[in-house]
Amino acid sequence: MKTLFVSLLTIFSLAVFAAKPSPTDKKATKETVALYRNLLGLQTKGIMFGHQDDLPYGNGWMYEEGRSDVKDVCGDYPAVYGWELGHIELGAPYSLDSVDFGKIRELITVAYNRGGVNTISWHLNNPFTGGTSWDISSKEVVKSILPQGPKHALFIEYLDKLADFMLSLKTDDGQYIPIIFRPFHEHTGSWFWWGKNLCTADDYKALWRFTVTYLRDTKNIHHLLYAYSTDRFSNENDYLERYPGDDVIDMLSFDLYDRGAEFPGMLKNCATILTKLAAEKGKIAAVSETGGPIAKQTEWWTKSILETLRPFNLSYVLVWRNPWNKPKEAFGPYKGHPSSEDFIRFYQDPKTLFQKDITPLNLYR
Ligand code: BMA
Repeated sequence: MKTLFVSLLTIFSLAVFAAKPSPTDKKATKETVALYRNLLGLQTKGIMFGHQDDLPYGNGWMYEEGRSDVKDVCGDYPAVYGWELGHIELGAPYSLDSVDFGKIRELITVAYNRGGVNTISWHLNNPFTGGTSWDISSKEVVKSILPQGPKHALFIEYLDKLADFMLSLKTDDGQYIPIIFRPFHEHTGSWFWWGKNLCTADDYKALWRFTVTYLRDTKNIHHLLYAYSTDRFSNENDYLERYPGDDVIDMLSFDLYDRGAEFPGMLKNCATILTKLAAEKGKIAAVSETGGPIAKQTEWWTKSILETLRPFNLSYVLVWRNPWNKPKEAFGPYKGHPSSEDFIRFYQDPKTLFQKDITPLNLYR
């Protein structure tokens, strides 16, 4: 009886051990595995705040060391930093948003050394037409870059350039900096060449699977967590229609911008579906992009975002960039903005997590 009990206990402990959550990349670096586990744990405690291109520029300024519009308003840096690599595939020195790639690399290191989380999006050009990400003049693009397609070799060149950049993200002592990589996003809409009406679900999934396999197994990149990121959706089937598989995705997320009165309800519905699916699959959940008319709704931070998302276990919510030259297009807070006081309340709420909350936790250990 006692032996039976001990064996059952052993089987149980092994099962618990085996069930320890791990990224899909079985060779993920130690720091990447730690980030994955810590993000899963942390999402039950609070929602990290993220901002796109927070450090290289903000409303009316560019390249001022240590500056951040978020910090200007609340005194602290965001916990999550979004970066954009569009045009890295062309071998260009700077991104489609005119940020020097060397600067992006440097600031990713700064964010990492502070204990922050880095996520990268990629508005890559259209390899079939030579146009931008937004060139939706052809429905052949995705098919053309898959193996055997006429543009496959060019796509490999794009991936090689992306891989070179990813492999250059190292600390001084040679450690790779973990990155949440979020390519081919907003594909439930049809404004990018990889969007819903521009390719079949099978081709979209094949594009994802090829990309992950190539970066992970051919280029030997093991510091990426892969994020699946839709635009708006209304039910589980809608969300998962183009999901490439649990074995290649680490984070479930969506982008949703405030386009009117229906926003909080839609955000709530999407967050409900997302967090349920993520919990079932044991994946990280996040709102990968949002933004609103903060100029008109000065309580957008607490009313539309915080109170809507408070019930959910989400890793982070990220707002889009504050272009230095287009004040009307700022999605983040900045000093002097009428929503600033509300952003401070958002910052002070225990549910939101900023740099000061996550640095002591060391998410990479
Ligand atoms: C979009 C806009 C563009 C930008 C692109 C990639 O949503 O902000 O101005 O070029 O993202 O960052």
